[in-house]
Amino acid sequence: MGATICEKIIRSHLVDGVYAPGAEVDIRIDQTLTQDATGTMAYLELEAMNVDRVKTELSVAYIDHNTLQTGFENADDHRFIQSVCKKRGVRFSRPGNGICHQVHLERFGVPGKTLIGSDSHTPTGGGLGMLAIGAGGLDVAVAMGGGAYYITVPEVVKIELTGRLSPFVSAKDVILEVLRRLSVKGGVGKVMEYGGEGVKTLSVPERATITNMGAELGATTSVFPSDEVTKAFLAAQGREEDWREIRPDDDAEYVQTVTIDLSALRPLAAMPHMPDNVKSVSEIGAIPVDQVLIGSCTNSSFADMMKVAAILKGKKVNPRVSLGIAPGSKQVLTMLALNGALSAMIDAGARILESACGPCIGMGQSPCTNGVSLRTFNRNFEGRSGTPSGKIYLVSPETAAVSAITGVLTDPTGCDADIQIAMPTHFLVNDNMIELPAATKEEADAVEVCYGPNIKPYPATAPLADSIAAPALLKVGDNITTDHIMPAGAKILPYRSNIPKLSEFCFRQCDENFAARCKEAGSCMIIGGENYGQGSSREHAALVPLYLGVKAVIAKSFARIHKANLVNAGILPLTFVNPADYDAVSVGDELGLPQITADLENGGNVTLLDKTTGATIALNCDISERQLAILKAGGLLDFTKKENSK
Ligand code: MIC
Ligand code: SF4
Repeated sequence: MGATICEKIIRSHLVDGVYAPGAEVDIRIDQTLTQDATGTMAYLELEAMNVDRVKTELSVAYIDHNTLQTGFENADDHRFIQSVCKKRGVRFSRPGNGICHQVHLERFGVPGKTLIGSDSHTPTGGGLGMLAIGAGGLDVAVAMGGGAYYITVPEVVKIELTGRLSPFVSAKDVILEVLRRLSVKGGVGKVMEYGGEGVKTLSVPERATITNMGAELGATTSVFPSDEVTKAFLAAQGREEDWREIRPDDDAEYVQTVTIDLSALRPLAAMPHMPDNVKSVSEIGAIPVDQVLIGSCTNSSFADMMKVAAILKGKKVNPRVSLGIAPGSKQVLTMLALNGALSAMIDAGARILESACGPCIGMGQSPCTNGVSLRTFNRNFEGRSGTPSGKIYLVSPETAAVSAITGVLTDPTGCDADIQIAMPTHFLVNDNMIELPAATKEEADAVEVCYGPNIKPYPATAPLADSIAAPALLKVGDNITTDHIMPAGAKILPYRSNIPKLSEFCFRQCDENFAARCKEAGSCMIIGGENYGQGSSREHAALVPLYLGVKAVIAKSFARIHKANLVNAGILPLTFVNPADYDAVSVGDELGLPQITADLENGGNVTLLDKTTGATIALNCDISERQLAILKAGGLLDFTKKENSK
């Protein structure tokens, strides 16, 4: 049987383990990326591991999330990251240089390489034929230190693309269609591999839009072949030497094939409040729109922006709409400024925003009360925009731009603008916002790491106890996101390096008093439904519960990155053997795991005692031996420190 792209890349990076779906293997990591909202913690962890110089081929730290700087906190964190990078061998992409995934695609991604990033949209690199995976900050820090990355060998799904997109239907509509069919849990444990004749018709940035939002499927990652189109893109970035062909064997086998006829697709939108709540734009109808935002790591490439400029040229933004546009990188913004596209946007009435995540992570531009906001972003979780009653629709740049003019949600296919944008043969390359690390040991030794007053220590950890007794303090439903567990936004993000302060906001949307009740109880457990912890890779959604004394999360099922983050933080991820038992546990019940260590050592069948009802409930802890050792050590940081000192 022939190999898939995923199998080829994993096999060529295998450090240990056997390639068999479901088995844990460790793979060598060639590249890492971090962003600032998860990066401060990741570099604190790297510092705690005493790594002199990173051991990857390339590591880059991006500043793109916390750029609002409403106080000293973010600027201090940026200095901290900058100083660690200089000292430890990491390239530093300064604020203003752009969104991590867009810049990494332009300047650093290499087909066939492995990349892990402390951001769930790291799979953007799959558009270039990389195996690019989102991970917790601690996993990224370990990889920077030269440690392997452990993954469960995924099942590989083929998405067969046929035909060609019609004008005004775009790559965003492709991934929205995949989400419509497979749902936000459809990709868990899987890699989505794109193939078929339709692939040739898509540019690298279009492929990257699709792999980027593949994160919303819960997939480990998504990947395209690396072909002549990839070669032309890299050549236009002045990096042709980075190209190599990557494609599956002709007889590669997949667990499932999903066929999408690109010619048959229509403009789609994900309705509030989930990325898989997808309908066609025409079916939803002409709802009045208050705000339109164009940008984010999903849709802010040069071609996306050029299409938007072509639609806006000579037109006026509807008076009821506030239109914000954030080009994805300095490269894109400069090219738009030089070719006049930027003035077409400004002239039409757009508000030009910094090349950063901005409103996508609730950093400004919250819509009005009950406001309808069309966004080219990838997540529309309730409250993420900063306005609890906001109604966020995820759409393509074409749908967004046309609707900004009409003032109502509009299918763009009737628009007469000329949006045939040719891929540039040369992008404007200027890496002057990427700072190189110290070149010599003397230079590195001279760098002092700058700690601001907002940087607080890693929460206290403890080795796994033989038995645990604690109340169930919270019970939540299905598809709980890490935005529920640890919200972001302008008011909260400044505290990403201050876990005690951050803890005040934990689960606030579900229960305002959760943090206070945890502190009072000392220790507790959380009960969750299906797909608990989907969305962002933020390890804060595990570190804050650790700080608050959460000993275990008992759920129907977990999202991949969050489950790994729980283990890394030393918190037990347990699942109900019989999902109906979820109904048997109530908030306030006194729970016990009377022989937890023994249960885990004997294969992971765990007994839960509900002392309040007297019921005994069967649980499962599906973790590897290495993860058990991590839990016993009190989390990955303690485990790694111990290993390093051997
Ligand atoms: C997001 O889109 O939710 C983020 C902000 O980029 C996160 C990372 C974070 O929480 O810092 C992600 O996707 O991993
Ligand atoms: Fe930034 Fe939004 Fe992309 Fe996350 S999804 S990396 S917040 S642009």
